[in-house]
Amino acid sequence: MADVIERTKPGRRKFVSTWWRMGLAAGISRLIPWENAGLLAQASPHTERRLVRSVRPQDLETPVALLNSWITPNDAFYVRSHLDTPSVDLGSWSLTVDGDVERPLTLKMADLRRMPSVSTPVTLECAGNGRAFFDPPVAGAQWQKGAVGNAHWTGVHLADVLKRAGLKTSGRYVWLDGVDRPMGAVPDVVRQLPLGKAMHADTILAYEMNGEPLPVANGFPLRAIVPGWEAAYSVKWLTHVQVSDREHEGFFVQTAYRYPRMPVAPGATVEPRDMAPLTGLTVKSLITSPLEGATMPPGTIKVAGFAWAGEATIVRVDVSTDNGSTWSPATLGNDRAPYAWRQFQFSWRVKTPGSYLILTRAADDRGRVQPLVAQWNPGGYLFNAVDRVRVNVG
Ligand SMILES: Nc1nc2c(c(=O)[nH]1)N[C@H]1C(S)=C(S)[C@@H](COP(=O)(O)O)O[C@H]1N2
Ligand SMILES: [Mo]
Repeated sequence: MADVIERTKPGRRKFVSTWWRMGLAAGISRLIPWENAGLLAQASPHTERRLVRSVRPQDLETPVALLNSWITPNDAFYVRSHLDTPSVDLGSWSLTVDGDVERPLTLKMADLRRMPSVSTPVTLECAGNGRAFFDPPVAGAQWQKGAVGNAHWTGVHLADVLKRAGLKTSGRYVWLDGVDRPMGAVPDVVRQLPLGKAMHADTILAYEMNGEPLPVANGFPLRAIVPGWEAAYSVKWLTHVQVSDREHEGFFVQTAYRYPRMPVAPGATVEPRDMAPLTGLTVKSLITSPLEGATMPPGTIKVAGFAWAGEATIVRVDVSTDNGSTWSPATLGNDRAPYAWRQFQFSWRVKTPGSYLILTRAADDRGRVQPLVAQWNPGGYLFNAVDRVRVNVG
């Protein structure tokens, strides 16, 4: 089923074939339809700093070299979309809140901006980040390390919107739907939050990212930010919030973003009844310096990066430069917020020239520790093996 939603399969051959199919189906003149011309210009190879994993839908990965600041700039932030990016006209846009509520609402952006605002840094990570590293390979967007970023989000509490509409006691789920529409075999993206997470004070509807209106690709004019949970919950281009007494029946709730209830053998097929919805992110670290393949003289080398753990708190990051035989604690950075990644730094003194593997292993306040080998699963989700970077000293 992953095939249906994630059409970019492992390997370069398949990436090329995506282009080939697009060319065949659309004809070169229709490769850039008018409604997408602005978008693609934005993502043109001349100015685009991100790695283009897919053009339609638009999937852009942040190169690790651009993940070197606590806040990821908007033009470097990864993009993951299942469907064509809609361009929304703010004048005709509105947010509908209905379902099991006392007073269905239609809110314009001005209405939202008049409500009490909240601004908070949250790290978003795609559940499929690191999918490319699973063995055997898993079909889907072949994200390596950069389907993650940390931004300041400004908006309103989802709970305030729901309270304004007045929840009926029958409400158990909140369905989130955006403007994007089904494309080919890919169905509409509708996601659902259990009421508890929807009403949580930290769950927001954001209209700004790093102090600017949301970029089109990241959900303009409004998106959910569901902190600590895999980013598919953070629905973009939001237009409809529906409270319901039952589960949504769509593909993106019932089939996608599910994870085996118990560890499975790599390559195994798992019955749908043995799969449960993903929620929170796992514990993970990313080395942002030095970069893979870097060459440095012997001496003191600064190893740095970020660690995050979804709703949990990072308590420790350890570094190994001897293939995991010994580990030393890194220093954690001062920038911190509940759902934001935390910087780590380590001064590595190395005298002997050679080729070295730098490993980092994060631990959180729930006792979770990054494993040496990530648990394989059919969706290729939550890859979190200790991070590794090979460098040359000498
Ligand atoms: N409406 C809509 N919202 C969406 C998606 C989508 O395809 N449509 N993709 C989701 C997924 S899978 C991820 S990882 C995040 C990515 O957010 P970003 O593009 O701002 O990085 O948006 C989520 N919200
Ligand atoms: Mo995602």
